[in-house]
Amino acid sequence: MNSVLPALYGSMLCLAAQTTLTPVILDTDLGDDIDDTWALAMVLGCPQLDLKLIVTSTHDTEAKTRLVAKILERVGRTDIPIGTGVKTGDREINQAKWLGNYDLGSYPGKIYEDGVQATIELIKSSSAPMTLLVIGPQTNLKEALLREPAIAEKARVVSMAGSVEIGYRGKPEREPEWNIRCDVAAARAVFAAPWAITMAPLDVCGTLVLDGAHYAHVAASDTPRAVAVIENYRAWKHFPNYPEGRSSVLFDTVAAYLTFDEALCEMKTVNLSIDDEGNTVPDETGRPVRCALGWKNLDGFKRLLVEALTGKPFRPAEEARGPEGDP
Ligand SMILES: [Ca+2]
Repeated sequence: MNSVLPALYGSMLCLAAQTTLTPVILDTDLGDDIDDTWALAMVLGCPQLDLKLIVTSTHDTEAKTRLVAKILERVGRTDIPIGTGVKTGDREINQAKWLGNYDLGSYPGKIYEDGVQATIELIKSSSAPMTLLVIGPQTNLKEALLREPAIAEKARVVSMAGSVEIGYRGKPEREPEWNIRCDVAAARAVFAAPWAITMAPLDVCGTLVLDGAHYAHVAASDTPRAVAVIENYRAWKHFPNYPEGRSSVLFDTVAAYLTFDEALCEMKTVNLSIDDEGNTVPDETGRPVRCALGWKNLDGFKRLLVEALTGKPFRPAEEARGPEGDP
């Protein structure tokens, strides 16, 4: 093989990779639970994804837009536009300590004051079907569907939402999950639209934490998105409630993974309906939802997450070994 061919082959591979990137809009209540910050950093580190827009949701969405902007500036990704979603309250965000008095005035990137309209326009103008990664209450999507129902023909939804058979902390019974319970009408509107829905319910993500060598690898990383995650986690209002050396439950990262792959999860299509309390109940007359109900390879997922956050290989054979040489 002459020296030109490997270079040509390499650029063809790059081209192939570029043409198969999944376009994603991230709709997030980042600033409440800290797992959204982990999920955002994960999305930024996944080469399969092309993050087109980040829209903030729930409570003080203006402060949340400032928080996203500071994170994007910190990790050098101000090329990604941010949209402010529907404001539902004034509650102070839980990462106010890290946000400080950060001012959008000097932010170099694009900010849309109407994040719902930005979502609609982006879906309409996209040549490829859009993936809506929704990891908060679904208030913005309800508003988008009201304004432009046709978006459901050009998009699919991947959400962290619901509880099919398992509740919080592995509790062996269904219970109302926060993102659904927070805005039941919105979740029902999203269920009623004719797009495909994939869900990461509590069944798969309700006990997911990084600890041991996995957490240590992220905490020791000097990759800007990993540094931003750990700084935010340590400044998070609820951080003092968690033991040192582990994450809180990283619900939203599983939905982020499901935007581009499902091989690590047990997947099943379940017909679901939503009751008045926000339970997602299996029901023959309900709408089909592709659900991740468990793990085929949890360790593989943790590895993928650590590598997306740090941008470096994770070698468990060396790093997971304890001081006594335990595997
Ligand atoms: Ca969330």
